This record gives sequence, C-alpha cells and structure tokens, in this order.
Amino acid sequence: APPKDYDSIPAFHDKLLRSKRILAVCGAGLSAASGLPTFRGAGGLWRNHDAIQLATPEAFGDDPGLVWLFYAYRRHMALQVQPNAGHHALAAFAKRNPDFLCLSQNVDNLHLRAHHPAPQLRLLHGSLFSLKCSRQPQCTWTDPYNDADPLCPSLAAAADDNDPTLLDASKPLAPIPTSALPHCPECQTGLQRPGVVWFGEPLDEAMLDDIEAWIAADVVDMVIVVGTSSVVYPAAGFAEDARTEGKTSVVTVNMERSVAGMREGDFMFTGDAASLLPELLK
Ligand code: BJW
Repeated sequence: APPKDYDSIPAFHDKLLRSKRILAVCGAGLSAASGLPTFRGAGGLWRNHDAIQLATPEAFGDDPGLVWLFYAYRRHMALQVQPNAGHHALAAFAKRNPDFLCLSQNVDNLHLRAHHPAPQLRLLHGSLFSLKCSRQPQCTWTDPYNDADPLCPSLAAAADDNDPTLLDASKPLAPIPTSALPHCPECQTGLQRPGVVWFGEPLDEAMLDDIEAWIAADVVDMVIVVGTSSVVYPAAGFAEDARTEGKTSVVTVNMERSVAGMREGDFMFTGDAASLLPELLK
C-alpha cells in the first residue's frame, strides 16, 4: 500500500518547493474538462468506430474520407472549446519555472491557446491543426498551421452543428471520394492528412533526441503525470526514464485511482485535472 500521505497536498507542496527540474507528461484527460473526449473508455467511440482504430495509417489507407471526417470533426470541436484551468496552471507554472518541461500527447492546441511557452512544450503526437502529405517521408510537404473549418467543402458536415448525421451512427454517411479530398500541393499525388502521429508511425526524431537529452542532462526532481492512461509508447516511457530512484518524486493526477506506471511511494491525486492542477501548482 502507498504511504499514508500519498494524497497529501501539503506533503506534495513540500516536495515541489524543493524541486528544480520538473517534467510533466500529459494526456487526453487534461482536456476532458474542456469538453473533448478521451481515447480509452467512455467517449472513445465516434459513430461506433473505435477512435484508436481510426488513428492508424491502415484506416486512412482503407477509407481516407471517413478518417478525414473524424479528424475534421475533432478540429471543429477543438476550435469550439476553451483551454481549462489545468492548461492555464501548467502554462503559468512554466513561466515561473524555466527548468520545467511539459510533454503532451494532446493534439488539440489547448496548451498553446493557454499561452504555454512554446520552448517548454513538446507536442509528442503532433497537432490537429497541422497538415502533412500522406506520402511522407518520401514527400516532405507540411503546413504547420491550418485551422480552416471545414478544411474543404467535402468535409462540411463535420463543421455544421445543425447537421446531426455525423454523430448519429444509425444514419449512413455518404462515402467521400478520394478525389474530393485535398491533395498535396507539392507532389500532387499524395493526399493531405492530419499532422498527427498514428500508431506504428515514428515520433519526430529531433524532438525525441531533444527530450532524451533534457532527461539525461541532470536529475529530474519531479515528474507530473496528468490525465493519461500511460499505455502508449514512447510517451509513457518518459516518466520512467526520468525517474532516479530515491531522488525523483512522481505524482499522478487522474480521474482513476490506478494508472499504469505508478509505484509505491508516488503521490496520487484522484479527480479532475482542471480542478487539481491549479491547487497543486499554485
Ligand atoms: C482524467 C480526466 C480528468 C479522464 N482529469 N484525468 C513498446 C511496447 C509496446 C508497444 C509499443 C512500444 N513502443 C511502441 C509501441 C507501439 C505503439 C504503442 O505504444 N502501443 C501500445 C498501445 C501498446 N506506439 C506507437 O506506435 C508510436 N510510434 C512508435 O513507437 O514508433 C516507433 C517507430 C520507429 C521507427 C519507425 C516506425 C515506428 C506512436 C503512437 C501514436 C499514438 N497516437 C494516438 C493518436 C494521435 C492522433 C489523434 O489524436 O487522433 O495518440 S493514439 C491515442 O493514444 C493518442 C493519444 O495521445 C494516446 C494516449 O492516450 P491518452 O492521452 O493517455 O488518453 P486515454 O484515453 O488513454 O487516457 C485518458 C486518461 O485520462 C485516463 O487515464 C482517464 O482516467 C483520465 N481522465 N478524464 C484527469 N477530467
């Protein structure tokens, strides 16, 4: 059993005050209070499709129109919602602590919209608001920021709040032909695709090198794991890599009591990240 003060805010603040190098690893639960669904568990279905299955190169290869509708809808939703107090607490913490680095698996752009300093943020899985060529790495075309909503006329249903067809799985969707999807302006043959990292795809190599160098440079005093099931690698591995036994405090902030990677002696705060983080990081 964890020691009895594992959920003591004063004990946590005592450790935090004595911590200099701090790493956060964030996931979808951080944006839940903003109104965006998580991947695993309730909310992880879109029109009876498992979000995890749609987030694959295979799904895009099979039916790029369907996958694009899913992403066009997620772009639309992310633009409708606001960063929450959890994003703001992390951003303010970063401004006060130059040795704090935040790794986020979230692609919703809410960290940056909360004015998290970009040099202290790494977007592990890319962004819904960047585009790349489906023929990557052969074609290197990217658009680093595009928030057109809808992205193109064939995806208009995803941006229409008055059209319920998209969310009602009993209503069939008209297939979107590949010819109606935006093509790569550079190679002309590939399709434009969301600038996110799907299963089986490599994360940006320079970003990974840079994170590994940051972790290796000196002892990490504290690791904060927020709103992630910690099952997707390499993201889940960073909290492990940053642990130096006996020197690193690890705190998990999650709606659920049990999360992968937690160890005896870690801090655990159970609840909504949007209400806990302002209290923990103040
Ligand atoms: C709250 C809350 C509230 C709710 N407050 N909490 C080692 C071992 C085994 C497998 C692998 C391995 N290394 C690599 C792999 C394969 C694979 C992998 O990890 N598989 C595992 C699932 C087994 N990894 C990859 O494929 C990665 N690529 C790779 O490794 O490449 C190697 C390579 C090298 C060279 C050449 C080629 C390849 C890529 C992984 C990409 C993941 N992509 C996605 C989609 C992104 C785009 C999109 O958004 O659509 O990323 S999948 C999805 O999962 C998304 C998320 O970022 C990611 C993590 O999910 P997250 O954020 O943890 O969400 P949930 O839903 O799981 O959890 C939410 C949590 O919040 C829960 O715990 C709730 O309780 C909690 N919560 N409300 C606080 N209010």
